[in-house]
Amino acid sequence: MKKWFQALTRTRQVIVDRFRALVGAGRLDSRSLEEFEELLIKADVPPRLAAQMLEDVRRHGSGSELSDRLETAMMELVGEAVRFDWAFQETPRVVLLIGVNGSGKTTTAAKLAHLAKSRGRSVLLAAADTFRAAGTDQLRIWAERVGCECVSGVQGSDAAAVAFDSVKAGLTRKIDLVLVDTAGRMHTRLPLMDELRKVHRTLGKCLSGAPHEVWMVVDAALGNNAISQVKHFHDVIPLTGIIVSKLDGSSKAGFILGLRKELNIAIRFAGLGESMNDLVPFNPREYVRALLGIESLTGETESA
Ligand SMILES: Nc1nc2c(ncn2[C@@H]2O[C@H](COP(=O)(O)OP(=O)(O)OP(=O)(O)O)[C@@H](O)[C@H]2O)c(=O)[nH]1
Ligand SMILES: [Mg+2]
Repeated sequence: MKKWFQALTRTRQVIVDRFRALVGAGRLDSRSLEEFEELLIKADVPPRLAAQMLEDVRRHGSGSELSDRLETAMMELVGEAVRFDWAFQETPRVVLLIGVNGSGKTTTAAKLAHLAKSRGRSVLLAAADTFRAAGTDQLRIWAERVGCECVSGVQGSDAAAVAFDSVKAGLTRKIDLVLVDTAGRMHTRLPLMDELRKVHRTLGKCLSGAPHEVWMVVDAALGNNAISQVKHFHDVIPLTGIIVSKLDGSSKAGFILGLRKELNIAIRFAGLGESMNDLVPFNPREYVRALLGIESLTGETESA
């Protein structure tokens, strides 16, 4: 809970702390409610939900049960957690990580490798970002830190070839999990999207059923803009999950509600910081509670 609470501080400051100030000042007139609605929208809470929340406050006031009502409304949008099953039997399991530039793919690959190791699974990182030499170096350094193997190619080489080699290595070395990191790309760069298709296809040629997962890493700082990016990528390669990174730095974490409402793609993990330990399974209830700062709304103290 503590981690989620800390990570969502910036978004909570936008929504709850301002709301508390309004309530504390005894100002719950229509102007202050409008102001609250604006705050919700600023935090990228979907406008319809924001309007519904406002109506709720208007009707029932901001009594102690308000937080429960808001929590229920938000939980309905976010839905249940879809956990990744680390106890998979068939190996290697191949996960392809994709996303736009700088979204956090490489860091997330390393964090996932660390999680896998902590669950007793062997893991291999594949540096299929052959675009920049620094991309490969970054993953190699992470692999050393995590204590796992890394397969890479030279700069400018075929990303699909690296992907192929990594699965081959996974098969011969009997590795449980192969995590394929790719170069960042905008969906508008068609040749780069074709490259991604090729990487995807090649993985399947090397091992039937691979990649078993395609996870898009999205930067929470983008807020609602991330939703359209996910749609575009999903059109090119069907996603089996989303990882929301950098929740800790975002003041627009309300976008997750809209993302879940518009797209039926599970959010698997969330990045709550830069270190290896800062990737956690996405927990809808902790997210909603941290977002609302329920304790704050009801005047109770924040608990760990
Ligand atoms: N605060 C915070 N920073 C993060 C998180 N995840 C990644 N970062 C930072 O975001 C920056 C970009 O991360 P990368 O992993 O290099 O992103 P990328 O998607 O691989 O970038 P490209 O390969 O250039 O497309 C780095 O400075 C990371 O430390 C997170 O959950 N929280
Ligand atoms: Mg990268």
